[in-house]
Amino acid sequence: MAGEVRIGVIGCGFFSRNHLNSWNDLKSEGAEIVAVCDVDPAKAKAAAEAFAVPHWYTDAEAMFRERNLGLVDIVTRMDTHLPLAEMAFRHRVPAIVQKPFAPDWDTCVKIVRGAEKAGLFLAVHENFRFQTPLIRVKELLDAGTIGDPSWARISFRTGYDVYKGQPYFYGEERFVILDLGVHVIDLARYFIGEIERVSCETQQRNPKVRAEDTATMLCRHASGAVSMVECTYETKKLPDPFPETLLEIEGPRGVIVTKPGYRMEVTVDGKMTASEIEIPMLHWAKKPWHMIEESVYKTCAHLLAALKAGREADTSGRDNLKTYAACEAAYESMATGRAVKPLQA
Ligand code: NAD
Ligand code: 89Y
Repeated sequence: MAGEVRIGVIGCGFFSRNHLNSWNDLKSEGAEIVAVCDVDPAKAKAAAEAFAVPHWYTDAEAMFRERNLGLVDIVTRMDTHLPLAEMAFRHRVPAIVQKPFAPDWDTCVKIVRGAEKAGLFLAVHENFRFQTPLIRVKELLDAGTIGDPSWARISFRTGYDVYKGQPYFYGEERFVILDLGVHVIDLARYFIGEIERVSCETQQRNPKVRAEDTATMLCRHASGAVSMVECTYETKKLPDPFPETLLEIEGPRGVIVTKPGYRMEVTVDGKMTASEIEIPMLHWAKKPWHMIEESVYKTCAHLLAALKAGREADTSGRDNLKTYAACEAAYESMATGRAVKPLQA
């Protein structure tokens, strides 16, 4: 029903157009953006005009006070997630925060505890699980096509100029594990199950960034499976597969492989089948981002449906703590040279 969930979007920067387009496309599912907010008035006003949003704000507190929101979508960077989520909970508004959840573990736990105390819905916008090719991988695994996974490589390697759209990457104190590691580690958990220990080596290969731009992580899963989980912004390989996550998952009956150009090869009982995965092109999408953009739409659709049904989202705050804990373990492993068990909340 139109207008069933009154949404306020906070943060009108680089990535927000994907959220604003998605919520507008979800009108028939009850989503209605009633206000946008950015501390930069030019960005807030421009977003309101471009997406036909009736109200814009530079002060989130005023938006909460005046707009009777049913959901806030926080699309700011991680350093602002705690104060904005706490503001939402004070106003009794369910919240979504973009990844990475927060700058450190204690802050993530604080946000989750705040939602629990208020009895409110909290989700992290973790969208890689909702990418069309990776949905297909999950369907194959759930159908038992290759049997229980025993080994995997999950890899996001690119040299695409991400700094152009996201120049704040240069100054991050903890960079690629919190930016991309959260996605690929989340996929490792999603496909193979919970992670028991992590070993990690990081590198800073681009002299212009402050922190690690490459991470190579080795995970032992509770099932006994092992995964290599990698991410870098510094590969010079052409063709550049950005923004594809490439993976191989091996099981007792066969192997699932995703290849550049949205191709998939599935070997089962000695027979390999290759296929091309069609990525829907949304009316507002632009290549090469279209696959990510479509996953944002699917993530928003999932989160809206969960909120309306009164159930926890698949990427709830509680669920994302497990992903974040494995990322913290990766940093600790790098610092200590040891395999590290992820923290538990
Ligand atoms: P950005 O810096 O371009 O935009 C953030 C905006 O938030 C800015 O316009 C800033 O003025 C505004 N802002 C900051 N504090 C505010 C406050 N208190 N109230 C209102 N507005 C405030 O950043 P971005 O690239 O759009 O990234 C935003 C988030 O999205 C980050 O957490 C990033 O990691 C994430 N992101 C996710 C994906 C994905 O695929 N899931 C891709 C890119 C970015
Ligand atoms: O920041 C990254 C993310 O989360 O997904 C894609 C991205 O924007 C650039 O690699």
